[in-house]
Amino acid sequence: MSKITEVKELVEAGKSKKIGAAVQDALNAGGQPADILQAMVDSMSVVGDKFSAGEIFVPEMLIAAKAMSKGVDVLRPLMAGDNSASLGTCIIGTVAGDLHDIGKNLVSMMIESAGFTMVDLGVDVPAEKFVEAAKENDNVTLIACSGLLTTTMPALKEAVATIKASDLSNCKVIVGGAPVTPEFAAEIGADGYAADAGSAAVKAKELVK
Ligand code: B12
Repeated sequence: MSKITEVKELVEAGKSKKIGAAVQDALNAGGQPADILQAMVDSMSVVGDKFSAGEIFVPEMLIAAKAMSKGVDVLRPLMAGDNSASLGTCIIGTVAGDLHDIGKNLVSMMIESAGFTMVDLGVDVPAEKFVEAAKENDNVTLIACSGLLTTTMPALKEAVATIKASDLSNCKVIVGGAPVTPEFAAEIGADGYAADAGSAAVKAKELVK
């Protein structure tokens, strides 16, 4: 079995204690950080499909998520780009009612590597909290809101509406998450949308330039 396949299987099985060493082994065997990350993202899709099929339940999703986070910790230093040219501060968070943070954390890592200073509000973030954080921090040029559940899409809409109704005229809003489409992002008045962490970084740069 290839080292990357091993990483994929350990995430699916939620083996948090073994994953760090396995990711390191995959790197030592010449694996590219982006490929190892993609293998872990693919694992989470498998986990989601098994949950949909009733083969696993919330605790198994949670332990797989923990394993993925531990694997990402090993890759993080290798994924950081040249952030010497500051594009300002980006406030990021997962919207109210939503506890998913793996995607948000990857997006944060990639936007940071594109040259932003990140302020991460975590999960279950009420709309007003994004505005407060944007006012409390210096030079906020971007707010990034993540939503993973169809049931929290209204919270995403509320977050964008609250930000747009505040006096943060120089601040752009980018949204994303599995149920979000470019059409939905446009409909709720977001300035930008991206489907994954890599394109989120590209879009983030584009929005503030
Ligand atoms: C892990 C997981 C959990 C973990 C989360 C742990 C954590 N720390 O994040 C736990 C166990 C807590 C959980 C709970 C629940 N979950 Co869940 N979960 C998942 C799972 C398996 C993986 C999510 C993930 O991490 N994916 C990997 C990352 C890398 O992908 P991503 O999040 O999509 O992020 C990428 C893009 O979307 C985008 N992106 C994300 N955010 C942003 C933000 C911006 C600004 C941009 C530009 C882009 C962007 O870029 C990211 C990186 O490329 C998914 C299945 C799936 N296929 O997604 C279900 C899934 C999302 N969960 C689901 C459900 C139903 C639930 C629960 C309601 C289950 C329950 N009965 O309790 C609860 C809800 C809890 C809550 N209130 O939030 C459903 C949602 C269905 C729906 N359409 O709404 C899914 C799809 C599973 C399924 N197939 O049914 N879950």
